[in-house]
Amino acid sequence: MKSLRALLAGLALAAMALPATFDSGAAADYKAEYKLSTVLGKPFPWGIGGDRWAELVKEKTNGRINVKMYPGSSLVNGDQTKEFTALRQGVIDMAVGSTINWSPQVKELNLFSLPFLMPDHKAMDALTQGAVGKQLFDLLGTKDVVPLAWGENGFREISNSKRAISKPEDLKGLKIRVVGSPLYLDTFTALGANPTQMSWADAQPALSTGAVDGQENPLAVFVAGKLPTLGQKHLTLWGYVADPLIFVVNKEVWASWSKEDQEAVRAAAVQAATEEIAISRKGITAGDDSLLKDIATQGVEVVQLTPDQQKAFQGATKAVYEKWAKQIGPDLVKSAETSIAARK
Ligand code: X2X
Repeated sequence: MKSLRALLAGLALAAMALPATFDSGAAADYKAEYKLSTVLGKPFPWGIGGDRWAELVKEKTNGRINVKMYPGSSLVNGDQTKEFTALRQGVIDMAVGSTINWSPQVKELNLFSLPFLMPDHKAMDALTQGAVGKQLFDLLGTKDVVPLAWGENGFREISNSKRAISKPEDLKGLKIRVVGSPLYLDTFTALGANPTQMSWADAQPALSTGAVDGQENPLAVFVAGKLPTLGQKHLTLWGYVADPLIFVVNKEVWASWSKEDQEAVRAAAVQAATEEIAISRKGITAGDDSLLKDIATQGVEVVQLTPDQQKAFQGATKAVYEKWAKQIGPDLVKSAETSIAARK
């Protein structure tokens, strides 16, 4: 009798202990630190966004998930085109990555690099926040990552040290540093330039020594990267492509977290991404052009293409668009064009 009572008491205790074990027990498999990869750190909007995500995760999980940001693609020795593979393999736990840098592995992400597909920020939003964004997230979900939110690097404007660019012929013979997707080699070759592919880490010394004449990056990167001090005195606003950022977590890491913590990480990503997009667009719109003014005071000659001038660049890259639309997937490209045409 006595032993039965003891047994029952023991069982009751065990039952009481169980839910508690489930609540906090997950933390037992949690890593002491989760590595978050970005190409750019602070004070670039991208780095501010990554840092903010880490901060919000800590806050919303009451410190159960501790994220440390590794900017400069340092987890892949600066080679940003290897980031997605490292993420899949679990060498990287989380990332805020550019569609350009992941497009060598996920060809559909080249969509955003189709020259002159997106005329404005609303077009970009129509893609990332609509059916296309969902389709791309579903696709990424089959590739060992859990995508959570879209951020933004931005519209990539062209700069160089040699001359003002207002028509395709002005690009002739200019050595332009481009990022990791072969689409960029095609685009700049079609424009008569001499493109060369290199990482962001290598781009800065190449610009400063004059090994290359120019580059293309969003205005926030142009300013935070102090490109005018690297000889980049001619800037043309042509809005030919824009790269969104994607907040993701490695799938196994995601599965190791409790439901509650997963939702906290997701909410943190959505909030950090919303804030990051606002920062990346600051000062470059008609209503607030403070960043453009700031650039002009740094001795940079800024050319804003007229719609007709822009059409000349669009015409010169049309064959590249058509070639790559096939590789990306005609249905996806069609759906993107339809979403953009219907944007509000
Ligand atoms: O390398 C670049 O140009 C950058 C920083 O914009 C990207 O990572 C796509």
